[in-house]
Amino acid sequence: MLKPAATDIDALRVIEERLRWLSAWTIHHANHVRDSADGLKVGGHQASCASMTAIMAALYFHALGENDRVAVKPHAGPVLHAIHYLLGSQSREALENFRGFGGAQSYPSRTKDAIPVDFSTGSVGLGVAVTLFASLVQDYLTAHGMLADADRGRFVALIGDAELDEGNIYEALIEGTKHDVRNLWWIIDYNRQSLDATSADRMFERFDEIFRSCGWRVVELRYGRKLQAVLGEHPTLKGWFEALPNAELSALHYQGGAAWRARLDREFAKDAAEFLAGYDDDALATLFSDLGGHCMETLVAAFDAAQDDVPTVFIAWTIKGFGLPFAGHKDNHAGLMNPTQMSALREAMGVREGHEWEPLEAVGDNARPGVEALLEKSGIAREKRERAFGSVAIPAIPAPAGGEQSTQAAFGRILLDLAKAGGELAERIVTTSPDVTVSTNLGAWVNQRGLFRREEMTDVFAQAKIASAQKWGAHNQGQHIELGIAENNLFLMLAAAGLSGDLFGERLFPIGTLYDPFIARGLDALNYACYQDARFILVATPSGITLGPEGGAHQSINPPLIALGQPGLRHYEPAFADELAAMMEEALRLIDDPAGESTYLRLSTRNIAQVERSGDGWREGALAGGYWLRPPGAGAEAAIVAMGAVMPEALAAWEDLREDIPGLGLLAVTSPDLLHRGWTQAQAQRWQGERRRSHIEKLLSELGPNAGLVTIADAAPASLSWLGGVLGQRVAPLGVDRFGQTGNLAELYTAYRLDGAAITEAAAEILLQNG
Ligand SMILES: Cc1ncc(C[n+]2csc(CCOP(=O)(O)OP(=O)(O)O)c2C)c(N)n1
Ligand SMILES: [Mg+2]
Repeated sequence: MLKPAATDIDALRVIEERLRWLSAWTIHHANHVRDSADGLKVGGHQASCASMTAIMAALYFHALGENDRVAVKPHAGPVLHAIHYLLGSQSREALENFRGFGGAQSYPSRTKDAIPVDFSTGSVGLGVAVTLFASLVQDYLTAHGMLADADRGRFVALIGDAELDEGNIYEALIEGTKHDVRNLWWIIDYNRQSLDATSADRMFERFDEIFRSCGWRVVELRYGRKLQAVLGEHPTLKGWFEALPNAELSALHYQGGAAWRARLDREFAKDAAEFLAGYDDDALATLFSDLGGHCMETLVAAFDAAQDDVPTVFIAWTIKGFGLPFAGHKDNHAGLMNPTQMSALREAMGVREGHEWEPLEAVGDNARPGVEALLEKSGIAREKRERAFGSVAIPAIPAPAGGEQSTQAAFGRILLDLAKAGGELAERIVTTSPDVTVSTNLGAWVNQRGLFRREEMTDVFAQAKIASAQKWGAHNQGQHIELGIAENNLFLMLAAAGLSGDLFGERLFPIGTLYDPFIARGLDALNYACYQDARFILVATPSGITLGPEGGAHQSINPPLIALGQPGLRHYEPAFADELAAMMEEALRLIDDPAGESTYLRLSTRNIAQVERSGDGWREGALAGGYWLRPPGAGAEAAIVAMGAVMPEALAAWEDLREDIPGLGLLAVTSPDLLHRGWTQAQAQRWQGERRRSHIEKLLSELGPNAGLVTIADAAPASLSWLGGVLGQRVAPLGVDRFGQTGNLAELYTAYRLDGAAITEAAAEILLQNG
């Protein structure tokens, strides 16, 4: 690490001004200069950017090394773009098109921005926590011999103080403490303002305690050098300043020097006179604005002093909108400078009209060499890293043997077989679960592969020879990361591990398990994992009212609908073990394929008789979303369309009805998600000149034009009822649209109309309509 010479501090200050100007100008340009096609406000956050420009200048142009990765506070995105613009890795065109179609994104985006973005942010709290899991993945890779020490880095989160209200941060903090996580810097932009207001004073200093009790080093950067020195000489003034409530402090920052003077005069009367005489109004405002997060020496010294691997939180005091006319104003979050204010800022910053986009505009001849040297030697990655795919061969995954099986048990068996067989894929699988490892059938895999811990932990029960099916040694070669019960952490862990190819150049195959209903608990983290194009397999089991005696809200209803609306995540719902084996092979392949995606496998604990197959003609259809388990006769009037665990009811009903309904077919749907996507894509392509029919159109056109469909799934009926829209066939949808309850399977299937009788009634309904 190069220690900065004294002149570097000056150069960093110049860079800070450049970032403050360029971020404000980029937002201003999008709102006030660029032609508006629709007359809508474009938006952007000038105040949130100005709050962090010093922190980001010190970080990016002094502290960061080439292996370090950063999650940037979402609304400071324009500062990140400005940094890359100064480095020459962001184009003026992209900035001119900020928040426009194809332009620089509002919030940093891994997939959509042209600059290297380490983590996509936007939903506050998630970017913070994902850095912790990325650090854990780094330790995992190192322990497994996949990452050299020289390639290790630090994970930095730039955090808005109101982000600290997001509970997922503390869930991550707790998990990180359990895993002795390290190499983290969380830098809080402590401007004491959120979107709506100034922050509540009652949390003041509590954050320190929370972090300290989790073993973090807390570095508070409250004052800049000058203010620190002045307050050091005036203890009474210091006491008064420190007792100012957030709202009053912000108001004074907004009102400026005259208000500080009047206020001090009122508080201290003649005792303040001598002090006040030493400052004009501007100097007074400047003095009280010298908070730690705006003072380059303070920031640089703090970063330099935290070079070990202890996780560190920096609480950097700042002013929201620092240096802008609405600094400190409680309503400044989405505030935009008007053209007059912007011109005044331009002049104050020495930027010539017409030269607003010049990277080093207003940098004087004396300062220029220092600034250029800093830009030159910056260690941060300028180019997007090439994504590495296709590095690992995926072997064929055979179906587990057994006449009766549940898909959940088959999942456990498949992983056990992979663990025993070994090979590169098995070495690169990492499993994780929020305290449901055993109950989602991962236990046998963990017995083989062990829990991951950097420090070995003995299995006390095994040592004491107490009988247990789970023999879980924990060591640094373990391949299961056991999490506490926090589903957000599961998805953040999957996001981090699913980005390991991108972040570290080493592909992992992450498989996470949880109960299907609890997907909802971590939905936003799942959405962000997909948005970043992290690749993983999510195994959700048990699911549906098929869970029987567990009852109530343990019985998931709507996850297939969630999956239907979730980009980047493919839903598969197998009925049989051989389908599951094919899907797991496909899901593993998709992880390592540039055009791939993540996969959600919705499984069940229901033991069902496996079907006899002749050949593997079903396989392609099963992977495409559905296949005829019982093909329809030509011009058939009806078909049963079934998904997952209710397949035995569908098969039995098909046997019962096939004599009465000639040509009756049974369509096994394995992915409503894929069928729907294929359908809409084919429609779009037909208008682009490509004559193509989708898989579901082909399947359903084997029926007669007026055929009816009885759809059935242990899920919300809308998961399949839309199939009627494909060719205009009528639908009688069966499924679950009320909360579940306890009971045995027969009772529940009858009560919720998932049984043979319901299928018969539904078939009669559509056939009567036909007549
Ligand atoms: C999960 C989530 N909820 C709400 C928002 C809308 N939002 C964006 S910024 C913000 C306030 C952020 O305040 P702070 O973190 O202190 O950042 P500052 O702008 O003050 O630096 C809110 C509520 C969001 N982006 N994400
Ligand atoms: Mg804030």
